[in-house]
Amino acid sequence: MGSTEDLDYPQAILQYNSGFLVSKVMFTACELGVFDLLESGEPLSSDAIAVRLGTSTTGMERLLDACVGLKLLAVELTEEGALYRNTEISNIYLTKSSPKSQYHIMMYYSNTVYLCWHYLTDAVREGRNQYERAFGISCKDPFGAMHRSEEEMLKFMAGQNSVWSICGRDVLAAFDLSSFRQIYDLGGGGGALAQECISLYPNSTVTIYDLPKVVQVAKQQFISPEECRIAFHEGDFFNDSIPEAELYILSKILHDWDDDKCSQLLAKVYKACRPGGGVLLVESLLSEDKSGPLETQLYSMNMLVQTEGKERTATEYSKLLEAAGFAEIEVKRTGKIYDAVLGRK
Ligand code: ASE
Repeated sequence: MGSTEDLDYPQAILQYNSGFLVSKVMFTACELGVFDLLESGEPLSSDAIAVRLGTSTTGMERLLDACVGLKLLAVELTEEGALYRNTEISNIYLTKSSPKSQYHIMMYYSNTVYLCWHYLTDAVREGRNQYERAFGISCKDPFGAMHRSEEEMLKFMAGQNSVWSICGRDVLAAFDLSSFRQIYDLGGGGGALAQECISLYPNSTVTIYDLPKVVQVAKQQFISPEECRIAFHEGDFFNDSIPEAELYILSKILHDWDDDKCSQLLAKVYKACRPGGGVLLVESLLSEDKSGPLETQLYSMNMLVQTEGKERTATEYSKLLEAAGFAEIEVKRTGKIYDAVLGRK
C-alpha cells in the first residue's frame, strides 16, 4: 500500500472503475446462454455460438473474448479459427442446470438489483431504497416492491435459493442443531435452506413461514409434495401470529429491516419460542470496526437501495438478541459469505 508505483499507476482505482463492466459481461453471457451452450464440452467458434444463440457475430465475438479475459471461457486457436469452451468454474456455477448454479441470482442482480444501483447516489442522499425511481413503485413496502409481479417474486426466490447450494450446509453445521426437532424458517422463501436443514438433521422437520403468495409459489415450483418433512405456514411475521417451535431460523431476514423492526420481530419470536429452544440468525457479518469483508460492505449498500435494512456486526446482532430476551449467544464465522449466530431461550 502507498508505494510510488501505486500512485503513478493506480491499479486499484482503474479496476474499481470498470468493476460494473465485469459484472455485466458475466451476467450477459449467462443470460444469453453461452455457458449452457458450451456445457456439452464441444468447443465452438464465435460464429457458431452467435448463430445458435441468435445474436450478432460482432457482439458475440467481443463478449466471448471478454469472458476469456475473465477466465470464464478458454480459447484455442485452430486452423478453423478461435474455438471457445467453458472453464471448470463456469461449468459448475454459471450453467443453468448445474446443482451449484448461480444463474438465478445473477439474473436477479442483472435485471433488478442493477437498476436500483443506478440510483445509488440518490439512495445515499436520501437514506432509502430506490424502487420509486427505478420502477415507479412505492418504496414504503420493500417486499411489496420486490414481489411486484409473480415473475419478479419467482426471480427473487430462485435467486435467494442459489446461495444455499454453496454455503447452506456451512451455516447449518456451524452449530450442532440436532437437539432441535421442530424448526420454523421465518421468511424461508423457496426453501433451499429448509431442504439443506432436513438433509443435515435427519430428525428435524422444517416449516417454511412466509407470505401467502410466496408459500404458494414455493409449493408449486420449489418443494416437492412428497417432501413430508417440510411444511408451510402462510403469514406475515410482523402482523400475524408465530406458532410455537424449538428453533427459529431467520436467514437474511434481519438485514432487511431497521433496528426497530428487528426488535419487534425478535420479541415476537422470543415469546413464541419453547423454553430451551433458540433462534438461529444467518447473516453476512461485518467485522467489529466495519472495515470488511468487502462483499458484506457491498451487501449493506444493496440493502440501502433495495430494503429498509443493513448488514451488521456480530455485536450488533448479539445486542438485538439480548434485548429480546435471548441468552447464551454464540457467533460462528463460516469463512464463506454467510455466518451464523445462535441465541437460546
Ligand atoms: C434480501 C437479500 C437480497 C433482500 C434483497 C436482496 C439479495 C439481493 N437482493 O434479503 C441477496 C444477497 N445479496 C445482497 C447484495 O445482499
